[in-house]
Amino acid sequence: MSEADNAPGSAPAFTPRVFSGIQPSGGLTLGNYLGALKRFVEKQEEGIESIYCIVDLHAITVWQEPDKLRRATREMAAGFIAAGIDPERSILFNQSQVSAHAELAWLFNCVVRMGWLSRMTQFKDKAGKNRENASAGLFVYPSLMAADILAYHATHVPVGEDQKQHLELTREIAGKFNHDFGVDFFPLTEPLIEGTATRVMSLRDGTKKMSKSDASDMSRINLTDDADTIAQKFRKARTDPEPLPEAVEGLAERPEARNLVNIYAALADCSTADVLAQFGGQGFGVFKPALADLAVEKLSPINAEMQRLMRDPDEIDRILGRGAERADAIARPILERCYEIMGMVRSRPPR
Ligand code: AQP
Repeated sequence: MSEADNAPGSAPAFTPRVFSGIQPSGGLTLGNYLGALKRFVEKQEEGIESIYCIVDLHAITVWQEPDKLRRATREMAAGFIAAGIDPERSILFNQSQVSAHAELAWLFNCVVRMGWLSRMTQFKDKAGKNRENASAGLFVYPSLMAADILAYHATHVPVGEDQKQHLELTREIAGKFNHDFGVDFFPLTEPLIEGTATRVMSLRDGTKKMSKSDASDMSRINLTDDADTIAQKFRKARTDPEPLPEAVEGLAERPEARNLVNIYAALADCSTADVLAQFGGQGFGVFKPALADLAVEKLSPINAEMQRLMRDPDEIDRILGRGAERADAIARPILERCYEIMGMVRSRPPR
């Protein structure tokens, strides 16, 4: 009964439903793959209803060249499918095709407090020193993210570590809405931040997140990189001169080494300790080529499938359009109920 607005005090029962999104603000990185995509596929395989969204409205909070945005959106859809998202079993679409996201975001802009938004570290990081010149959209980004999730009454959101603060804000918005209107209408969504690669770091700086919009292409592995490029990027990845430690504690003060070991563990589906049991005591001259081989083995089939899918952009658009229709069928009634709860007259005949 996920669409019910329970009376306050009664125990709300929300059907388990997963939602998550990725911005088409560039190509998919290994960070997006390990921190998000790979785990989206796991959720799908667990049989939980899953909704995955290419969040183009989020991407335009910073400047996007229209042609590049269109291409990145299709490429990302190809990446989702190539990584294992089945658009029949899961719902896959781009955000701007379901207007409930933008509408609910406006309602949430009137619920969220300026002080809450001001605390968001992602805004501070992305706006940098030139805050006056940042788009207003970048500031209210978390309202839109809350709308993405709550328009589906999603109960679980698999994300990387960097999104934890936004998920907490989503819970605060849901809680304030429920409290202000005396309902238990929105669930308090749980973030799912799991695995050894919840924060994949830059290959050039182990203290910075690997990011698709980093100026240096050498800082990241792109899912579209060929085998030689992957090998070269790992070979040139910044490390220290020490051999790998035998125990996990030995990685504590070594961010670059820790990052590469975590990436290996996530790709091999094993623990950091397992990786060190195999490579502890060995230098990067041995470990980096082994890591490159593993990455090529796991990523090459995805890359090849993405390229195949990208040869038929009409088919990708058809998949996204169909996904948007299915998403709209869930989100629209939730949004309508939300308008009613807030006191809006809704008398237009249904389209
Ligand atoms: N380095 C990362 N390690 C683990 N998870 C990551 N994610 C992103 N980078 C890493 C996860 O991928 C999902 C989609 O993220 P996003 O594209 O919506 O935005 P982002 O987190 O801001 O990613 P980028 O690559 O840094 O994009 P830009 O450069 O455009 O800002 C999220 O679940 C995120 O946690």
